[in-house]
Amino acid sequence: MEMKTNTHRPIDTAVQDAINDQIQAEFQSAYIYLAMSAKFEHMSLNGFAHWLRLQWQEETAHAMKFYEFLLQRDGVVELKELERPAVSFSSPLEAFEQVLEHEQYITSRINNLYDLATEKRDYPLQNLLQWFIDEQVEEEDSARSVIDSLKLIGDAGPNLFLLDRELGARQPE
Ligand code: OFO
Repeated sequence: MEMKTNTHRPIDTAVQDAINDQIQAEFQSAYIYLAMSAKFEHMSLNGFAHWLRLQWQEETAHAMKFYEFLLQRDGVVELKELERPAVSFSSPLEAFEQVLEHEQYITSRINNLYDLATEKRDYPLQNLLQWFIDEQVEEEDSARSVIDSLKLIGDAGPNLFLLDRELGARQPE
């Protein structure tokens, strides 16, 4: 009797390319947040700097999740060039508005990747992306909550010092 097997097919090239692009996007996010962190250190807002440095670590971990996934699927990892991060802000509020905008851009990329995984019937990738979809809800929410606090307290003064202390207490995940 002939046995029917249902193994995973080799990874589709369009999916592989899209994952490699996403590895680049996650490392690029890490690079942007590290540059922002350095700028906050210069502004003597070490809590903001700490928060962004942890974000740099998280983004690196995101890139590595895609990297490991591609290798597990017997795909080819192709690391791409990173752009010089164009970090320019004149206040903490402006910086965190940029963080939120960047995360919204990453969310749209994850959604597009999910559409591709669905179109190509790549079930393992759909599964991995479920984690990223939830993560993006958190990422946008945490940027938004810093923006809300900054709007309440303003961009300077003793309350900014307190918020800086609060952000400085962020723990790695
Ligand atoms: Fe990787 O979530 Fe932010 O960019």
